[in-house]
Amino acid sequence: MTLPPATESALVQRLLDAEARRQAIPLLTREYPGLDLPAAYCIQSALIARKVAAGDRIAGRKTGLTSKSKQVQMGVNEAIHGTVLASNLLPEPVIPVSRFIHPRVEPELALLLGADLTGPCVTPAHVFAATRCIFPALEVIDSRYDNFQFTLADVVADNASTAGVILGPEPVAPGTCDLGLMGVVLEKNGEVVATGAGAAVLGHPLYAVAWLANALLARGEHLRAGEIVLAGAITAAFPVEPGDTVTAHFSGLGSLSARATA
Ligand code: OOG
Ligand code: MG
Repeated sequence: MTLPPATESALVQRLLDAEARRQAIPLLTREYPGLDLPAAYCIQSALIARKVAAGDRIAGRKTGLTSKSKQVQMGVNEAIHGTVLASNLLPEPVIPVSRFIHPRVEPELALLLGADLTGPCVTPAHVFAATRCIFPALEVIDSRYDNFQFTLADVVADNASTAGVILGPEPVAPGTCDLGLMGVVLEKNGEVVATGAGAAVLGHPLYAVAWLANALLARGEHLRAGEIVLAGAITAAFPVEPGDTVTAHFSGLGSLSARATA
């Protein structure tokens, strides 16, 4: 479906207002049940363009809903992608909860690209060759929808719930560790809440990024040198409240802790 430009920009405004006012809104698909994925990606692109026009900058990309744990948690069965803006990069391992609506945290691997990756035939080997280094990361997601529930089209329009990215302090060179076999242990307030391995995301993090590069072609876009790419949450996401501490341990990559504040 193609939304009339005025409708598209009204829906973008709704999402921007929800984020700015920290007030969740009803699903766009409740009013527009015919909203499909291509139209939802158009809303996402228009939303990013509005933020860039207001002074933000594209810092990278992300895959979303690439692991079974996430798909089961959110009740969907397909991977999506979103855009990471400079304003999403949290400068410190601190999650300022009041800046969000109902934030959740999830452990991810983040790749810093040293070369462009343009679909349609990007393979994991191409991703490996284009990767400058790999960071352990925590992504803060925040749905702009009521009760953190959505359909695939709704979450795509909402830029895949992108809210914050915390990168670990010490990246490693590609090849230093086996990203598929990499064990991940997620703790909240000192208790293990989830465990996983890199292969949780579409079979391998490098494959997840190859999928992303190829998927971007449909939008006439590609991954660029200098961008950070989140390969997708390896476990389910966990809500955080002020006072919580979340720690992710990645075998061979070190640990990363973030503290939630008011
Ligand atoms: C959508 C974003 C999912 C991931 O890594 O799977 C995501 C959501 O769960 O709200 O970032
Ligand atoms: Mg994520």
